[in-house]
Amino acid sequence: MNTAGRLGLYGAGLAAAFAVAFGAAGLVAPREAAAQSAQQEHSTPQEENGMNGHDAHGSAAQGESAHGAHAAAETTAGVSLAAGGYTLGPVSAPVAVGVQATLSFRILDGSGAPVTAYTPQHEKDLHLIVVRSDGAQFRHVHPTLDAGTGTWSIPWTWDAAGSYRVFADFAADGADPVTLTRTVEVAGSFAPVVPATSARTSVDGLDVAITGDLVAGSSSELTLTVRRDGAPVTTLQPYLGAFGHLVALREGDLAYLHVHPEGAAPAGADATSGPDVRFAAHVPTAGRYLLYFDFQLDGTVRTASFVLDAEDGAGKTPHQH
Ligand SMILES: [Cu+2]
Repeated sequence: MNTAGRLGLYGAGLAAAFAVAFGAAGLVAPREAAAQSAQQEHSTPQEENGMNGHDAHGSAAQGESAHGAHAAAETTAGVSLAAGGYTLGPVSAPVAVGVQATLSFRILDGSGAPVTAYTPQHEKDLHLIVVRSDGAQFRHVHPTLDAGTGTWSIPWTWDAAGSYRVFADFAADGADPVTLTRTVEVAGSFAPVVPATSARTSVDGLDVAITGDLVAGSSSELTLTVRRDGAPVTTLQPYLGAFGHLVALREGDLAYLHVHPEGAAPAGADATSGPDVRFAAHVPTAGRYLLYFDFQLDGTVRTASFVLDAEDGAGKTPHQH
């Protein structure tokens, strides 16, 4: 696959969950639009899922011309346990809160054989996102692969009961990136949280704010700003090749948004940035979205959570990257 195609796939698939720091937003954007155009020409969810990360890149001109007309009909990644020829096998995990055990699973190929060779994305072979169905209890971790059996595992303890979605984001060797998901139930008393809109939060004494408006069918610029005691934090460190990663999920089905970083990638491991980190988020539909900003400061990775409402994009100028 050529380079432009590869980048296009990030736009269509992997970047849905993980901010890409290749400094190639100009390439990603039109390809993503093409992918959406391709999705809009299909009517069934299967077909649309199949397009996520799969040769969904047509000509940029095609994508731009058709884009915006049926934005509300498009689907996003991360809503199926099978996509792109790969299947997320059953997830083994502790069944109750507080039990220390292992979370493990395998990725299976089209013949049912476990996948043991991967192409790293954002410095990792596989990214694991675990989030409760109400958007609480978010984790973004990197399990270990047993290359002999294809089993991914990580020590695991649930902090709270409920119904969880596990997302595996990866690219099998020689294949396109996909995001697969399964549900895991955790026994115990469950008090669901009703996500209320929130554009400001505090984590470990740091104040983190998100600004920008989400508009359905458009690429919306979001800016994350980190402050400590009112002062801008300018020493954000690279984490997985970027100055921050934004995972965005749609409330209701926990589908992934398309999120791309804006601005330059870190110049090196010692590079620092801040207080602003910018992303372009592609919101498919109006409604509520859950956003999780992972960033590193003083050697520690933290997650700041937000809830934003997207407005209906009908009649608005579509897609300004
Ligand atoms: Cu990751």
